[in-house]
Amino acid sequence: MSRLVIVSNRVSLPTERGARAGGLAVALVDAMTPGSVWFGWSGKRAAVTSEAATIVEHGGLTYATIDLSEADYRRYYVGFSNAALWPLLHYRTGLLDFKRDDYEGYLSVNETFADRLKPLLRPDDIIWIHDYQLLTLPEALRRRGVTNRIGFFLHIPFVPPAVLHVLPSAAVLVRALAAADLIGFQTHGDRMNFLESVASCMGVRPDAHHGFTHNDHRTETIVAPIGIDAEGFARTARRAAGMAETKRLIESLVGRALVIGVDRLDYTKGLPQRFDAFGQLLHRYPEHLRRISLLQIAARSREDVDRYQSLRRELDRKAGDINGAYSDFDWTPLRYMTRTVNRNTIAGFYRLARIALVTPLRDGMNLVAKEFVAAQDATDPGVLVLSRFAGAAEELTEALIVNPYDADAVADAMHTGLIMPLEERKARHAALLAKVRRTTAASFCRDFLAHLYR
Ligand code: ADQ
Repeated sequence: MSRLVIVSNRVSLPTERGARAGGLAVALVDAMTPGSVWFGWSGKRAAVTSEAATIVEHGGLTYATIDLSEADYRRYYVGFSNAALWPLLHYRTGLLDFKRDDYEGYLSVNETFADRLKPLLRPDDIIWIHDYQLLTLPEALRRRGVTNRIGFFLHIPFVPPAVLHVLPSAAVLVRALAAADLIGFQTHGDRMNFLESVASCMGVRPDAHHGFTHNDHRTETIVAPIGIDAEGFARTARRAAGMAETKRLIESLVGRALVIGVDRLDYTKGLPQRFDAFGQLLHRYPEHLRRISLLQIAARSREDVDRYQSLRRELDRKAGDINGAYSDFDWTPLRYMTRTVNRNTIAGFYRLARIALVTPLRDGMNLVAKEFVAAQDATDPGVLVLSRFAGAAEELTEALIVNPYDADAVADAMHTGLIMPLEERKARHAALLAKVRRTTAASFCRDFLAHLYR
């Protein structure tokens, strides 16, 4: 049996403590069968970028990591990955901060990844590369003579050519990515956008199987929506009912309905718009005043990118405005916290919630939507309010689907959720749960690897 070599920007070492926000780390745990290798950045910045990977063996797995120099970190990670590709691939061309120097840093770190990975490879290894930080790695490996099967999965959306071409050098990235044998996307829409971009950047049309051939190399594409360990998460949520934190939250609510939001603090998650919608709910449906509480947990992330700091200030101001306008001496409508909360604790909070607000402006999938569904008590489930721009909306059609830019529509959906009869809540939840159980983290890995091992 071939070894699986997973490559991602960041490797979570088993020795690292504490909960980490972020979908990738959570989903990949299931792909790592004994004997697998996980290669990537250690998360550490050093005086110089490592000359060779540091190897740690743990629990039958091999972790191979490199440190990055401060300059590489700034140009590759903070600069091109997070200030150019991230906004672009979330359709936020207005936030695109392109610098030629960052772009060159990105290409160069992808080359470094290829250099440090190559000596670790065996001829029959299967390589699975993850996400937008490593778009040019497939070609960098091929140029070094690597002929192994290479798969690539994009966790975030892909944009149509008209948006893609806003980024200078976009065609270089598309061509380099096409050196993979298999490219996976979260939704049909993302794959279609990619294939149109291939046509526009490389002049190659897809065949009937959504693949294409260029210079005698065939690239296949698949749609493989990512999921969670639904059974495991449901167990965690049930167990969390007895935890001290859950009890404290229940006591603090004094019988009020809980509305919950859980996100990384990121401008793609639509948090300012969500706060506006909550303000509209309180303004237009005064029957909910003093009867509900919104708990927004927003884990700080990427604080080195300027845009994230201004987002924080904007949210502080909006939260202050809402609480200033509506609070009573014994009621705070909006509780807003910006730290990471343990996943077990969050599971218990989801189960308590009457409504979850998952309203990103654009999201590859959004695992919070699936976690919320899995965590519910099927005899008295909460209601999911879901943005049509989350990848999850392609599957989770029984949620209350909203346009997150329309504060009034989101307020209406919250109201609908709050007054929804038990029978309708149960029917919607049963349909959603069946879907969340069908496409799990394990089935995602199985599907992708079944295509790649062929
Ligand atoms: P993310 O943008 O990080 O992931 P998401 O899919 O919602 O978004 O995953 C976040 C994970 O982190 C969830 O497991 C959630 O429970 C956890 N998390 C979020 N906020 C947290 C907080 N405040 N405290 C603690 N934990 C928190 C990227 C893409 C997504 C895609 C995933 C997986 O942007 O679209 O679904 O990868 O492919």
